[in-house]
Amino acid sequence: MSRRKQYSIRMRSVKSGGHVSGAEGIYERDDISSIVKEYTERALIHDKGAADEIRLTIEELKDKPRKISSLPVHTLNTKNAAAAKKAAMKILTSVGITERAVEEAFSALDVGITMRGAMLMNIEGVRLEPDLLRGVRVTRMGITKNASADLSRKLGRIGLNNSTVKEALILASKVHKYRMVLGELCISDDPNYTTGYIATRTHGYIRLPRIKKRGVPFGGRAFFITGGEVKDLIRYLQITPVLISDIKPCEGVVALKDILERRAHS
Ligand code: PML
Repeated sequence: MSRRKQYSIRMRSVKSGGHVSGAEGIYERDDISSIVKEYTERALIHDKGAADEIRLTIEELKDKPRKISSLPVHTLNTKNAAAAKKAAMKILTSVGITERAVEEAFSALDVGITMRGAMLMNIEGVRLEPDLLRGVRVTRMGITKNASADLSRKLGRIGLNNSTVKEALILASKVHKYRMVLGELCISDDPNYTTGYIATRTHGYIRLPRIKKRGVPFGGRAFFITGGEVKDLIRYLQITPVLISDIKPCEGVVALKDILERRAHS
Protein backbone atom coordinates (compact mmCIF):
# COMPACT_ATOMS: atom_id res chain seq x y z
CA MET A 1 0.00 0.00 0.00
CA SER A 2 1.40 3.40 -0.92
CA ARG A 3 1.85 5.75 2.02
CA ARG A 4 0.19 9.17 2.21
CA LYS A 5 2.33 11.99 0.91
CA GLN A 6 3.81 14.27 3.53
CA TYR A 7 5.06 17.81 3.09
CA SER A 8 7.57 19.96 4.89
CA ILE A 9 6.13 23.49 5.18
CA ARG A 10 8.58 26.19 6.21
CA MET A 11 8.12 29.91 6.72
CA ARG A 12 10.67 32.62 7.30
CA SER A 13 9.79 36.29 7.48
CA VAL A 14 11.88 39.46 7.57
CA LYS A 15 11.34 43.17 8.07
CA SER A 16 13.84 45.64 6.63
CA GLY A 17 16.23 42.73 6.11
CA GLY A 18 16.08 41.56 9.76
CA HIS A 19 14.61 38.26 10.96
CA VAL A 20 11.03 38.52 12.30
CA SER A 21 9.78 34.96 12.65
CA GLY A 22 10.07 31.41 11.42
CA ALA A 23 7.92 28.32 11.69
CA GLU A 24 7.81 24.86 10.22
CA GLY A 25 6.26 21.45 10.42
CA ILE A 26 5.49 18.24 8.53
CA TYR A 27 1.91 17.92 7.30
CA GLU A 28 -0.40 15.98 5.01
CA ARG A 29 -1.80 17.43 1.80
CA ASP A 30 -5.20 18.35 3.26
CA ASP A 31 -3.54 20.53 5.92
CA ILE A 32 -1.46 22.64 3.54
CA SER A 33 -3.82 25.57 2.96
CA SER A 34 -4.73 26.06 6.62
CA ILE A 35 -1.06 25.91 7.67
CA VAL A 36 -0.06 28.42 4.98
CA LYS A 37 -2.75 30.77 6.34
CA GLU A 38 -1.61 30.23 9.95
CA TYR A 39 2.08 30.84 9.14
CA THR A 40 1.32 33.89 6.99
CA GLU A 41 -0.78 35.47 9.74
CA ARG A 42 1.94 34.74 12.25
CA ALA A 43 4.46 36.66 10.11
CA LEU A 44 2.07 39.59 9.65
CA ILE A 45 1.09 39.89 13.32
CA HIS A 46 4.25 39.90 15.38
CA ASP A 47 5.67 41.80 18.34
CA LYS A 48 8.58 42.85 16.11
CA GLY A 49 6.11 44.40 13.62
CA ALA A 50 4.59 43.04 10.41
CA ALA A 51 7.05 41.31 8.11
CA ASP A 52 7.65 42.96 4.74
CA GLU A 53 8.83 39.73 3.14
CA ILE A 54 7.48 36.23 3.83
CA ARG A 55 9.10 33.17 2.31
CA LEU A 56 7.12 29.95 2.30
CA THR A 57 8.47 26.60 1.15
CA ILE A 58 6.19 23.62 0.60
CA GLU A 59 8.11 20.51 -0.27
CA GLU A 60 6.92 16.95 -0.75
CA LEU A 61 9.07 14.64 1.38
CA LYS A 62 10.71 11.84 -0.55
CA ASP A 63 11.82 9.98 2.58
CA LYS A 64 9.50 8.68 5.27
CA PRO A 65 10.08 10.73 8.45
CA ARG A 66 11.87 8.99 11.28
CA LYS A 67 9.61 8.77 14.36
CA ILE A 68 11.13 9.78 17.70
CA SER A 69 10.12 10.75 21.28
CA SER A 70 10.17 14.28 22.64
CA LEU A 71 12.61 15.25 25.38
CA PRO A 72 11.04 15.49 28.85
CA VAL A 73 10.30 19.09 29.89
CA HIS A 74 11.22 20.79 33.19
CA THR A 75 11.42 24.41 34.34
CA LEU A 76 13.89 25.88 36.81
CA ASN A 77 12.83 28.90 38.84
CA THR A 78 15.79 31.05 37.79
CA LYS A 79 15.29 34.59 39.09
CA ASN A 80 17.59 36.50 36.76
CA ALA A 81 20.14 36.16 33.95
CA ALA A 82 23.01 35.38 36.33
CA ALA A 83 21.08 32.53 37.99
CA ALA A 84 20.05 31.13 34.59
CA LYS A 85 23.65 31.17 33.40
CA LYS A 86 24.86 29.50 36.59
CA ALA A 87 22.29 26.70 36.23
CA ALA A 88 23.11 26.29 32.52
CA MET A 89 26.80 26.07 33.38
CA LYS A 90 26.24 23.37 36.03
CA ILE A 91 24.06 21.19 33.81
CA LEU A 92 26.02 21.56 30.58
CA THR A 93 29.39 20.95 32.24
CA SER A 94 27.96 17.82 33.91
CA VAL A 95 27.81 16.16 30.47
CA GLY A 96 31.40 17.01 29.56
CA ILE A 97 31.10 20.45 27.93
CA THR A 98 33.82 22.79 29.20
CA GLU A 99 33.12 26.00 31.11
CA ARG A 100 35.01 27.80 28.37
CA ALA A 101 32.56 26.54 25.72
CA VAL A 102 29.52 27.57 27.77
CA GLU A 103 31.03 31.04 28.38
CA GLU A 104 31.82 31.31 24.68
CA ALA A 105 28.22 30.43 23.74
CA PHE A 106 26.74 32.99 26.15
CA SER A 107 29.10 35.67 24.81
CA ALA A 108 28.36 34.84 21.17
CA LEU A 109 24.60 35.03 21.82
CA ASP A 110 25.08 38.44 23.41
CA VAL A 111 26.95 40.28 20.64
CA GLY A 112 23.79 41.76 19.18
CA ILE A 113 23.45 39.74 15.97
CA THR A 114 20.83 37.03 15.52
CA MET A 115 22.01 34.35 13.11
CA ARG A 116 19.49 32.49 10.93
CA GLY A 117 20.68 29.14 12.24
CA ALA A 118 22.50 27.65 15.21
CA MET A 119 26.18 27.78 16.09
CA LEU A 120 28.01 24.46 16.29
CA MET A 121 30.67 24.41 18.99
CA ASN A 122 33.00 21.69 20.09
CA ILE A 123 33.29 21.05 23.83
CA GLU A 124 36.21 23.51 24.02
CA GLY A 125 34.12 26.31 22.50
CA VAL A 126 35.64 26.28 18.99
CA ARG A 127 33.08 27.12 16.29
CA LEU A 128 32.67 24.40 13.67
CA GLU A 129 29.82 25.47 11.40
CA PRO A 130 30.98 26.19 7.81
CA ASP A 131 29.16 29.55 7.60
CA LEU A 132 29.83 31.54 10.77
CA LEU A 133 27.32 34.24 9.84
CA ARG A 134 24.35 32.06 8.96
CA GLY A 135 24.87 29.06 11.25
CA VAL A 136 22.94 25.84 10.67
CA ARG A 137 19.14 25.99 10.48
CA VAL A 138 17.37 22.85 11.70
CA THR A 139 14.59 21.92 9.30
CA ARG A 140 12.21 19.13 8.26
CA MET A 141 10.74 18.31 11.64
CA GLY A 142 7.19 18.02 12.89
CA ILE A 143 4.82 16.22 15.21
CA THR A 144 2.03 13.70 14.56
CA LYS A 145 -1.55 14.82 15.26
CA ASN A 146 -1.92 12.40 18.19
CA ALA A 147 1.39 13.44 19.73
CA SER A 148 0.50 17.11 19.24
CA ALA A 149 -2.78 16.61 21.14
CA ASP A 150 -0.92 14.75 23.90
CA LEU A 151 1.74 17.49 24.09
CA SER A 152 -0.95 20.21 24.26
CA ARG A 153 -2.61 18.31 27.11
CA LYS A 154 0.63 17.83 29.04
CA LEU A 155 1.84 21.41 28.52
CA GLY A 156 -1.67 22.73 29.28
CA ARG A 157 -1.49 21.21 32.77
CA ILE A 158 1.53 23.41 33.53
CA GLY A 159 0.24 26.50 31.72
CA LEU A 160 2.62 26.20 28.78
CA ASN A 161 0.49 25.12 25.86
CA ASN A 162 1.72 27.61 23.27
CA SER A 163 3.45 27.38 19.90
CA THR A 164 6.74 28.87 21.16
CA VAL A 165 7.32 26.09 23.69
CA LYS A 166 5.96 23.36 21.41
CA GLU A 167 8.11 24.33 18.44
CA ALA A 168 11.25 24.78 20.52
CA LEU A 169 10.69 21.34 22.08
CA ILE A 170 10.18 19.70 18.68
CA LEU A 171 13.39 21.27 17.41
CA ALA A 172 15.43 20.30 20.49
CA SER A 173 14.05 16.75 20.39
CA LYS A 174 15.21 16.33 16.79
CA VAL A 175 18.63 17.80 17.53
CA HIS A 176 19.32 15.64 20.59
CA LYS A 177 18.45 12.39 18.84
CA TYR A 178 21.82 12.70 17.09
CA ARG A 179 24.52 11.23 19.35
CA MET A 180 27.16 13.81 18.37
CA VAL A 181 25.13 16.55 20.07
CA LEU A 182 25.91 16.79 23.79
CA GLY A 183 23.98 19.90 24.71
CA GLU A 184 22.20 23.04 23.58
CA LEU A 185 21.75 26.60 24.79
CA CYS A 186 18.89 28.70 23.42
CA ILE A 187 17.95 32.31 24.09
CA SER A 188 14.97 33.68 22.17
CA ASP A 189 15.53 36.64 19.86
CA ASP A 190 12.02 37.90 20.68
CA PRO A 191 12.43 41.03 22.84
CA ASN A 192 9.35 40.10 24.87
CA TYR A 193 10.29 36.45 25.44
CA THR A 194 12.74 36.13 28.29
CA THR A 195 12.65 32.35 28.90
CA GLY A 196 15.42 30.34 27.26
CA TYR A 197 16.37 26.71 27.64
CA ILE A 198 19.18 24.24 27.71
CA ALA A 199 18.87 20.64 26.62
CA THR A 200 20.86 17.44 26.94
CA ARG A 201 19.87 13.85 26.22
CA THR A 202 20.55 13.03 29.86
CA HIS A 203 18.51 15.81 31.47
CA GLY A 204 15.90 16.68 28.85
CA TYR A 205 14.60 20.13 27.91
CA ILE A 206 15.14 22.55 30.79
CA ARG A 207 13.47 25.93 30.66
CA LEU A 208 15.34 28.88 32.16
CA PRO A 209 13.06 31.86 32.93
CA ARG A 210 14.58 35.37 32.95
CA ILE A 211 17.70 34.31 31.02
CA LYS A 212 17.68 37.75 29.45
CA LYS A 213 16.21 41.17 30.20
CA ARG A 214 12.95 42.18 28.50
CA GLY A 215 13.57 44.33 25.42
CA VAL A 216 16.74 42.60 24.22
CA PRO A 217 16.06 41.94 20.51
CA PHE A 218 18.67 39.25 19.85
CA GLY A 219 19.41 35.66 20.82
CA GLY A 220 20.01 32.34 19.08
CA ARG A 221 21.09 28.75 19.59
CA ALA A 222 24.37 26.96 20.22
CA PHE A 223 24.76 23.17 19.85
CA PHE A 224 27.70 21.64 21.68
CA ILE A 225 29.06 18.70 19.74
CA THR A 226 31.66 15.99 20.08
CA GLY A 227 33.50 13.41 17.93
CA GLY A 228 32.10 12.66 14.49
CA GLU A 229 31.63 14.09 11.01
CA VAL A 230 30.24 17.63 11.15
CA LYS A 231 28.94 17.33 7.59
CA ASP A 232 26.88 14.23 8.51
CA LEU A 233 25.45 16.08 11.50
CA ILE A 234 24.54 19.09 9.32
CA ARG A 235 22.89 16.77 6.82
CA TYR A 236 20.80 15.22 9.60
CA LEU A 237 19.83 18.61 11.07
CA GLN A 238 18.84 20.10 7.72
CA ILE A 239 17.66 17.22 5.56
CA THR A 240 16.54 14.15 7.52
CA PRO A 241 12.77 14.38 8.18
CA VAL A 242 11.82 13.63 11.78
CA LEU A 243 8.38 13.42 13.39
CA ILE A 244 7.73 13.45 17.14
CA SER A 245 5.27 10.59 17.76
CA ASP A 246 5.62 10.02 21.51
CA ILE A 247 5.57 12.60 24.31
CA LYS A 248 7.66 12.25 27.45
CA PRO A 249 6.53 13.85 30.75
CA CYS A 250 6.21 17.64 30.98
CA GLU A 251 6.82 18.78 34.55
CA GLY A 252 6.45 22.21 36.14
CA VAL A 253 9.12 23.85 38.29
CA VAL A 254 11.83 21.54 39.64
CA ALA A 255 14.97 22.14 41.72
CA LEU A 256 18.39 22.23 40.07
CA LYS A 257 19.66 19.47 42.35
CA ASP A 258 16.84 17.19 41.19
CA ILE A 259 17.78 17.84 37.58
CA LEU A 260 21.43 17.10 38.28
CA GLU A 261 20.57 13.87 40.09
CA ARG A 262 18.12 12.69 37.50
CA ARG A 263 18.86 10.62 34.46
CA ALA A 264 15.67 11.60 32.69
CA HIS A 265 16.23 10.47 29.13
CA SER A 266 18.53 7.95 27.58
C1 PML B 1 12.62 30.80 20.06
O1 PML B 1 12.31 32.00 20.04
O2 PML B 1 12.54 30.05 19.08
C2 PML B 1 13.13 30.22 21.31
C3 PML B 1 12.03 29.77 22.14
C4 PML B 1 12.50 29.32 23.49
C5 PML B 1 11.35 28.69 24.24
C6 PML B 1 11.70 28.44 25.65
C7 PML B 1 10.49 27.93 26.43
O3 PML B 1 9.69 28.74 26.88
O4 PML B 1 10.37 26.71 26.60
